[in-house]
Amino acid sequence: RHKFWETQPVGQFKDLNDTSLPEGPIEPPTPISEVKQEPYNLPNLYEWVTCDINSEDTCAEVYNLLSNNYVEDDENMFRFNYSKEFLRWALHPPGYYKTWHIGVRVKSSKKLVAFITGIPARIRVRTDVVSMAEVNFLCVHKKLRSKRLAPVMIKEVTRRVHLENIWQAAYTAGVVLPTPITSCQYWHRSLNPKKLIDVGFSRLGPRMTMSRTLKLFKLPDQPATPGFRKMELRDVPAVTRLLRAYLMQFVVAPDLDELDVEHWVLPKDEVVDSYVVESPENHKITDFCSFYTLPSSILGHPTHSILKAAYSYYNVSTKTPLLQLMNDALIVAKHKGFDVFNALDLMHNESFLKELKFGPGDGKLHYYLYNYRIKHILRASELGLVLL
Ligand code: MYA
Ligand code: JJ1
Repeated sequence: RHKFWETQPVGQFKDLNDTSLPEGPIEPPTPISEVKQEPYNLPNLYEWVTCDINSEDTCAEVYNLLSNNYVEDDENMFRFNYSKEFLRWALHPPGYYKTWHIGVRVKSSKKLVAFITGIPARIRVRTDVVSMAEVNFLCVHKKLRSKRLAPVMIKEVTRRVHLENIWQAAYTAGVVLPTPITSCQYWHRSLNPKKLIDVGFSRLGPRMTMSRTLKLFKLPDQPATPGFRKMELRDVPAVTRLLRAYLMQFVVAPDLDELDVEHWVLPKDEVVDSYVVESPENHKITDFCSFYTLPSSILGHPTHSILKAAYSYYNVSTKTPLLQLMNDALIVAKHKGFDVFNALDLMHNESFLKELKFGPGDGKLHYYLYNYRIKHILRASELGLVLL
């Protein structure tokens, strides 16, 4: 069934009911001197390259590869269109390794035809904080599919991660592989229902007219929460404290310090938006919410080419009800011109999805760990990790 994945240190389907297997690393680390020193072999026409995303030209090549060949929905109507600025942000967190940004080129033409990346992260699993790689942006050009290039790319990123003495990884996929630690459902909140219906992202509900639909999804002009404002650099310590305390309750979550929060949460135009609630009385930060910008190309539509989507990221409420905080997030997202606000059913998101008129999508997102066994599959609400 899974000729490649059966050979890898990941939870296997046949072991799902075996409660005797311990939680934790599946294989022990080996001395770095025993890690293969040369890259894996590629088919002869291709060569490995390390991609410097800071180079405008390389970044444009990666952007073009992904915008034409990356993830689509099941009916091939939409394709993720990560921006160059987003890719730079996603690949340059504190402590990143440039050797983990891996491309494959055609030797003769130098055309970039495949890509995979890792970034370092500390991920807590129950009480165990583990150094991991987060692997993302695996992409093989459409014309080179089904040639078993993906397993070679995964082995090569694994090798380069091992060379940094890191032995575990976290990743997500829309497809089921051996074996998910949990599976999340995508939910969608219409902000611009007319466009969503025009492009086939959503449909007019039964017994609904366009004008009833517009009214149903209408939002106030301004956030309701006093003290709701854009996050600033000076908020990093308070946001880090809020986030660290909040993430403690989940079984799997990132272990973030102030440097991580500055990188991952501080607002960046057209990439990530974050808002705090500053108490008007004592100026303490009591809550915050955030979302990232990930547009999708609309494939083959005569008038619309881009769907502007916001994705719920990390949200913490200690005073403002989460429902109200997220309604304010919807209001500012609408104000910024997003067409839809997407969220997964992880963390505490289930508490607001239905009430705020999100509807379930047709996509799922499965979460995986490499070389780390979890004894029981988690509920989505036990997961505190959002990958981009
Ligand atoms: S998820 C996003 C993945 N990208 C896309 O979906 C974009 C569009 N699709 C493509 O570009 C290709 O279809 C890809 C596969 C490249 C996905 N994750 O080369 P093949 C297995 C893992 O003939 P292709 C993301 O970026 C498949 O089950 N494995 O297939 C996270 C089969 O193995 P097996 C996948 O279609 C990535 C084998 O590949 C995925 O030409 C995390 C077939 O290879 C997938 N999404 O190319 C990667 N899709 O026979 C793992 C298919 O066993 C990281 N396959 O079933 C693991 C941790 C590594 C670091 C460890 C450090 C310690
Ligand atoms: O966006 C997604 N689905 C949309 C569009 C469906 C188009 C036809 N297939 C969807 N729309 C319905 C919205 C509606 C709004 C009003 C309320 C009711 C609902 O369902 C899906 C997620 O649902 N997206 C995808 O399929 C994209 C791929 C997801 C897997 C991503 C893997 C990424 C891995 C990265 O590491």
